[in-house]
Amino acid sequence: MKTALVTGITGQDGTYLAEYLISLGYQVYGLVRGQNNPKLPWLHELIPDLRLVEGDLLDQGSLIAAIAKVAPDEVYNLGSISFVPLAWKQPELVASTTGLGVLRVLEAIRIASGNGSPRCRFYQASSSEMFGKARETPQKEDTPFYPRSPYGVAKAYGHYLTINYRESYGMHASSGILFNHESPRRGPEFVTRKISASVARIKLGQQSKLALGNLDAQRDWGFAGDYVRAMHQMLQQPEGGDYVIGTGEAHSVQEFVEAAFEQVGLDWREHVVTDERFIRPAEVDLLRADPRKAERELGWKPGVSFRELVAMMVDADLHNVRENPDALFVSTL
Ligand code: NAP
Ligand code: G4F
Repeated sequence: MKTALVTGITGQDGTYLAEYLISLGYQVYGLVRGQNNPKLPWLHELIPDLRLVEGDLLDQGSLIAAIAKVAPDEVYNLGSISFVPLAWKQPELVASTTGLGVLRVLEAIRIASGNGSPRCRFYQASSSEMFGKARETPQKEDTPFYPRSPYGVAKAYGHYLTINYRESYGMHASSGILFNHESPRRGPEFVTRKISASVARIKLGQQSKLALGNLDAQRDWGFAGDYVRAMHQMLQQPEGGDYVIGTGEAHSVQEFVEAAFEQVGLDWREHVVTDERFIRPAEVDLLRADPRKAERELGWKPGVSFRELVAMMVDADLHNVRENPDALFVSTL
């Protein structure tokens, strides 16, 4: 039986990945931080077979201890501060968590292996945000990076460090350059979930307006449950590598809005207002993946279309609001 350690276990991708690995027969440990992480009861209920180990990406010693305790065959580093606007407000925290956190995990793996080449395989959650002000469209593995936020810069650091540990220490280390992926488990601060939650509340009479920023930005949105399969597949290859994961289709925020309101039979123009607070200091205008390498080498393809994703998220939030009207928090970030 293989053992995996997943950082970012309480996040969207961490839960889907843990469920997937457990379904493949893995023993899965999730790294949790804090003395009383509020998401733990939810996590226990969602994935009863998950084991937990304490650790924080900001604390090297805790990562060394976690790796020593778990002795994983595979480490998936999904932990990060992942909300782009926060990166302008707390750039140093983002640099340390999202950037230096990668170094700390890699060092913990290297230290655990003594002087030899680490046996443990490593996955880094790289991001299409690294393409930023994209030099070409669609973006592929060798498209030059032009990050537009401190978050994108931190991800580029982690990306290059992963390549460097592969080349310096012979590590099986891979980066998935993942384009935006969403689900009913997406945090409410991200635009898709903000829209799906608001549409549900508007439909059920609990909210009247939805305030958004730039409606023209375009993203390549896929379903998170599909994307975690690619992460695992990367670590099963003979050698580590970098892979772009996306659908190959881009849609604007406005298209997402239109589809979401259509799903409940409402006209978005009657409810959506734009609000300067949600405009970013520097925007990423257009991200669209060229995922042909992943398809060719990993046999990976997305399974959920844009329309299916919108419907899945809106339907899930309608259910959430009906079941528990007070549980949804619509972010003001
Ligand atoms: P998410 O839902 O925001 O989850 C982030 C996770 O990081 C949470 O489990 C959080 O744990 C953990 N974390 C934050 N600070 C930490 C620290 N100091 N030590 C340990 N853990 C810490 O993110 P996601 O959407 O699942 O994304 C997973 C990864 O992929 C992230 O690295 C993200 O940057 C990257 N990515 C995401 C996308 C996307 O579209 N979703 C695309 C490309 C790349 P707490 O509960 O303790 O806060
Ligand atoms: O949903 P978003 O906040 O995601 P963003 O910035 O693309 O980042 C996500 O995807 C990255 C991969 O490319 C990940 F690395 C990252 O961790 C995260 O998961 O914003 C999407 C777009 C932006 O252009 C933003 O300006 O939506 C636009 N937008 C318009 N109004 C808004 C809003 N975004 C948010 N969060 N809230 C708004 O009200």
